Amino acid sequence: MPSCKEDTIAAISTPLGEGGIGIVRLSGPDSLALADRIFRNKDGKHPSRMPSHSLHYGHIIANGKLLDEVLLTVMRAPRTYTREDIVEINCHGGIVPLRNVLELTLKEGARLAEPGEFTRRAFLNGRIDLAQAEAVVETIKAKTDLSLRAAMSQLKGNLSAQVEGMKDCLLKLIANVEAFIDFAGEGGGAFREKDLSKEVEKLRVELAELLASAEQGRVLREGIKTVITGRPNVGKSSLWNALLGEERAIVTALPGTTRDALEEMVNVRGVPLRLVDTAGIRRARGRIERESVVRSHRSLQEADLALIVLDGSAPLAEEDKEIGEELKGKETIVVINKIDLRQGLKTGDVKKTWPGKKIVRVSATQRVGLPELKKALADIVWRGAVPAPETILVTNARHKEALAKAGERLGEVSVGLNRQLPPEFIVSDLRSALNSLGEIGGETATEEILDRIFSQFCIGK
Ligand SMILES: Nc1nc2c(ncn2[C@@H]2O[C@H](COP(=O)(O)OP(=O)(O)OP(=O)(O)O)[C@@H](O)[C@H]2O)c(=O)[nH]1
Ligand SMILES: [Mg+2]
Repeated sequence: MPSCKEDTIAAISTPLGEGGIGIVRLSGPDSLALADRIFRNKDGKHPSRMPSHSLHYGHIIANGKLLDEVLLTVMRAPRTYTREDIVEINCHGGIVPLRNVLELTLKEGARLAEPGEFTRRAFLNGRIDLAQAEAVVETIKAKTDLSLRAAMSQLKGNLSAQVEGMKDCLLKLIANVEAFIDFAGEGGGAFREKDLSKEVEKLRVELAELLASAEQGRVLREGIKTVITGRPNVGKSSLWNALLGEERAIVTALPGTTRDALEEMVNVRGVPLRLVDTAGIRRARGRIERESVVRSHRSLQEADLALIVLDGSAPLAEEDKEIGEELKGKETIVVINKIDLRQGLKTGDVKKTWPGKKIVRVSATQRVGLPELKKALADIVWRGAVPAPETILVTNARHKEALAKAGERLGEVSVGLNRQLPPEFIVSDLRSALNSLGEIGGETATEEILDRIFSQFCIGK
């Protein structure tokens, strides 16, 4: 593992822009001494003399000039976010003084922090493991209450704890097999394949269960790509607007209004949806329209879920049926729109074209039936049961990959045991599995992986 840099870093840790307060954060061995040089208060006490975890009113002074009125927090290592000495300067004067204070700390010898460098130090100094560091990003980026709670659970170390348990188990198995290898010549310790097999199977089941929750994790992280499709003028854009609760997409009485797909994130009963409005599907005339329709087909192919919108005031059209063909095998909800008008659509025809699919009746413009549609969406995504966030342990693609690799290696251990391969082979596969699991917490993560992870952070975190 790379050693921690010894310099002192500084950054603005609050979002840039107009705000009541902004925080300049310093971390590193020189934080307190640096604060001594720029902070003045009434009783003349220097930050390096202040008790840990205390807050002080005063001023930041540069060349005898007042930069800002501040509250300064002193936190000494090791009970801090980075496990280093931290000073946080709460600036009150707005964005210009905030920048001036940051520049002053840089002039006084601090280095501007890279994105995620505070959290990287927390990791390098052993306060959190890599999975927890990643949970910090996921907490910041969480799009729904559910994803936030899942990220918080990871931040608390729930995934890490389970992975640690599996690693301990693997280490014991490795030790046993190695002992057998070492003493085999001396007739000591029997190589108990049956016991080993049983333990390996247990681990494989545990891994499989973790991986099973990864799909829900992906939903939380990326959102479900939900494409609104249908022939022109059935009310796709109106429905998109209604689900978003705002008038973003252009709606007109002319068929062929939507040309370019619009995508927006929306939180439906805790499910993050990437809701896509597409151009109506029909045999297109002009070149632009043809291109729009090509894109609609493409969006549909990439969709996790399709909402096929039908015009309730008209009979089922040939074009509707063609889209029905295209949707075969795709997770679909049939939305009969315009139920405020006199109905001309036969339910029997709909059921024949989309057998077994959930049918919901709405009026996008009158905002009728939307709660039912939202419930149908949530039901289809969670299969009826909204998962408890504590059970969604794997929300991260990297973790999923590492778990899958460990599972594969253990699969090879099983095969090897069945074929009675020499114990040396068994140990080597057990070690690979252990290594893969180690990537999750970060012990076996390369510098390159660390760079990739921490570059997703914002500066100041
Ligand atoms: N009465 C009624 N009219 C609706 C309803 N939903 C949409 N409309 C009308 O139907 C027309 C077409 O609506 P859009 O939302 O633009 O339809 P679209 O499917 O996006 O159309 P394209 O983008 O052209 O494919 C507009 O005049 C809407 O006001 C509804 O629930 N009831
Ligand atoms: Mg439209």
